Amino acid sequence: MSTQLQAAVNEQTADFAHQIRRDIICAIANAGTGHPGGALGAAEIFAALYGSVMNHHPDRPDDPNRDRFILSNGHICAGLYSALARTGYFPVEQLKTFRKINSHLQGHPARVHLPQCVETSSGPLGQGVSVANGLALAARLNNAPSQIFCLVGDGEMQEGQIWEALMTAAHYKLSNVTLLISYNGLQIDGKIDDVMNIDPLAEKLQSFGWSVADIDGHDAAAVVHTLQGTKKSQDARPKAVILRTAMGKGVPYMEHQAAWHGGKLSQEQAREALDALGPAKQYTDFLELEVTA
Ligand SMILES: Cc1ncc(C[n+]2csc(CCOP(=O)(O)OP(=O)(O)O)c2C)c(N)n1
Repeated sequence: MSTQLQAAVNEQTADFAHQIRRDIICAIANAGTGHPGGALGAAEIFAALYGSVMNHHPDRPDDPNRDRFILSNGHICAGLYSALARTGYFPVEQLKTFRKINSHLQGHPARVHLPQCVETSSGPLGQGVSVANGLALAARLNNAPSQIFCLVGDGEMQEGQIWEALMTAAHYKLSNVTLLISYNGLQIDGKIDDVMNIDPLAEKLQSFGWSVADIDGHDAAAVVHTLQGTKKSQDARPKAVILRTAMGKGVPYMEHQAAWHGGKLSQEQAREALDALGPAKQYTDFLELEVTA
């Protein structure tokens, strides 16, 4: 990719992340409740994956060669739904139905509702890496070039099943798996360090047989560059990327506050958040008008 094109991709990723943040606020305010903190922190990850890194086609979900994404920390699905809508998997209008009765956009992703773009239902933490391993083995058996990306939270890394799956991926040399860890230092009950320390995370992952990168999760260019790199890498090991993120990124009253892991969002709070984020840049931002108390 030329330097000029790469710069355009990086800028587009940053703009996409900005819109994802605006959509998260609108969707959660419309619903009255949700999980804004982790979702806002993962906006660059969703933007990079769906905007440029992944080989995916909304009009051809059955393509056996496409890449796959598993949102293991399903509670932050407001961000995923925005990325899916903005790339054409369903109408953006549907974001207004987030968490409503009979909506396809439930508070945790349900494959039964979105079979064209949700690989597996999630919500119970700790299961995503195991699913990613299964998809990676299947791709290998089918000689498919698919790359499997799996996002987890840092609090989620406390789940035992994750570590079994880490061993499995290394044992079977699943080089087509990339694990993305949104490391914001917080979880539902407070600081990771106070609840159950997961560090030294990079060293633990390396000792389990994974290659590890550790980057700023809000530097769109770094996120794109690193994920492009894991796709192209000839390393036989599975790849882990620790992304340093901020809970509530972009909304000052939410940033670094575990209380914003999940909860209610009033109309006033939503307006304040949208003002702080700044106006839409890339997409039509009609959702703003739909915010209700
Ligand atoms: C197996 C399981 N245990 C507990 C929960 C409840 N729970 C939901 S989110 C969460 C905290 C996760 O922390 P983290 O992954 O850091 O997410 P963040 O707060 O950063 O969004 C917990 C304990 C769950 N969903 N699944």
